[in-house]
Amino acid sequence: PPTGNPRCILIGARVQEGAGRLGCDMGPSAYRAAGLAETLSGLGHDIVDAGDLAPPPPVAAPARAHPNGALRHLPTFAAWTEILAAAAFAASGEGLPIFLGGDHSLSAGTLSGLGCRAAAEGRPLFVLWLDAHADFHTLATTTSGNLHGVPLAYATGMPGFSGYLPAPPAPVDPAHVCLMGTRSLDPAERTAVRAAGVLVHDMRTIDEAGVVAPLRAFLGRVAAAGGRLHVSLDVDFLDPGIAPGVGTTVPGGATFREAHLIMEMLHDSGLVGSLDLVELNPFLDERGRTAHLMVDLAASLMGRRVLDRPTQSN
Ligand code: Z70
Ligand code: MN
Ligand code: MN
Ligand code: MN
Repeated sequence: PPTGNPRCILIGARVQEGAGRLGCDMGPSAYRAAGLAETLSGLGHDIVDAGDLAPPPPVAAPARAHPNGALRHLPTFAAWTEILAAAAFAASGEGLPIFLGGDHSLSAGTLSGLGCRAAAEGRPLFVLWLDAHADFHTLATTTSGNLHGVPLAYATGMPGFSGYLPAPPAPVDPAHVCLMGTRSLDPAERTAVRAAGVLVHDMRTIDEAGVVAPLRAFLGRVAAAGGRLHVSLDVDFLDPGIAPGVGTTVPGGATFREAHLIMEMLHDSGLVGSLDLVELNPFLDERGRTAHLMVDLAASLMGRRVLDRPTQSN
């Protein structure tokens, strides 16, 4: 069922506290400089740039200490999560929000708000997580203490967050989550994704099966359930050779062609209701090439194509 031509709402979130190094706060500016709004308008979309969300005020002292001493910026993460959940709930009622990160910790908030939107619509929320990592740590299991490693566990209602963050009111069913491109899992995450029943298409699966069959199967499930689909695109899903502007490069990432094909299939499915573009670190980029690539991928997701082709069911 094609979604027609939804209004796109660009929402910048200058979140950088979740990553191990500074610079992701410049992501929204880099997407604007790379022409995101103009590119999507050129495809015939109605684009609203809502600007950047007001960041939470600096937190003077930790609201409450956590026994995991590695954790960094937990109160700031909690504050951003509330801000982003409210923004995601509101914007998803008015169009197709594109969240311009910012590090991946922001998805704790976007998924929390989108879960509420899906519940209000009486539809299940599905999540396609395009990332080298699973981001499935809890506050207790992370050893790096970098909170961009926890958003998916938070959003799926895994234990270990209560007392530090409000529980997501409508957590995502872990069985409705599909990871693609995974190639760096910490031991605790490997155990946790298995136990939770998250679908993991790691890089070996992509090497063996390609992207088409696994993605088509997942999109078929979303369509059959009448679901709303959220796509969370981490720059490090892509191979560092084409996307150097990220703090956590992992060799062996998705190619230019694989990534574009995924975006084209997502467009053709008509199922995508929201998108995160996360982990871009413009300080580490080379003359904007990663920002430009992310903009081009967003364009493919929003309907840029070489040739029209007969309608095909995904
Ligand atoms: C590792 C950790 C991570 C993103 C890196 C890496 C987490 N599992 N997430 N880049 N987006 O530190 O917890
Ligand atoms: Mn990530
Ligand atoms: Mn990652
Ligand atoms: Mn189900």
